[in-house]
Amino acid sequence: MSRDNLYADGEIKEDFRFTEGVAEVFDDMLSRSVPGYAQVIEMSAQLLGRFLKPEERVYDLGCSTGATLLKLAKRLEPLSLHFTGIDNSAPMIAKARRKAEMYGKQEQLTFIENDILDADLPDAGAIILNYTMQFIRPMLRADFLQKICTALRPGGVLIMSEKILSPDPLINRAFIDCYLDFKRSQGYSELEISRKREALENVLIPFTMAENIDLLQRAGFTRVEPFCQWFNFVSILAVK
Ligand code: GEK
Repeated sequence: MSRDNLYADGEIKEDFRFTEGVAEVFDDMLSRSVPGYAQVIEMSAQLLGRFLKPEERVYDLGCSTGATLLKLAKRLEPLSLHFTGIDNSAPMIAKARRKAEMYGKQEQLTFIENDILDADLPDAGAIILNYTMQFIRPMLRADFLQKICTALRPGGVLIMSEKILSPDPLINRAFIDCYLDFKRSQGYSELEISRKREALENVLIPFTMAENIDLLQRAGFTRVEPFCQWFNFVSILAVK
């Protein structure tokens, strides 16, 4: 796996975008930037195994290099599920397809380059939206979640993970400090951390837990429950 050194050098960088360079180091970047990433996928597999019926289709919106779907395909093999990953970054989709081929899973896994706001989601048993809603413009989020809920069959599930804000400034600061310690522990320097933060400033817009839950309920989900939280990162299960 190529190591993420994108913000280590002296160049001045523009706003963060999902480019070829990012796709190349993405798996390393995610495991060193998202606390509990592997655990969230494992917990998602356990939940999906309980809610899905054999041969149903699972969508991963903002699938990046397909890491989640590859893991789920392995973990949920007995259910003979179909998986579709959608992402609007061409280099991410190219990498996801290469990985699926490498693992001999290209029959089960389809990767589509498209904007998730425009994509059709036929026959959805489950939809995964991990660390991606935070990149969707806030004013578009309610309609997007409504579209997701409409696409799911009754009893179908959405798994949504997000970076969140705490409404309490003191707690918010403490959570961010814990997160900065996590990034340091993963070998990122102070310079890399601050450059990345600047690049994400207007691109990644987190909501609070309450705002996310409210959006999900308004979209039509009847049961909404967080199943994993690490300081300012949360994963939520929503059942239609
Ligand atoms: C994982 N879920 O491994 N349409 C399609 N894709 C989009 C859009 C959009 N409108 N906006 C952003 N993306 C993955 C990690 S990363 C999270 C998700 C991160 C895509 C973007 O190209 C990128 O691949 C992904 O959403 C967000 O669990 O980088 O922090």
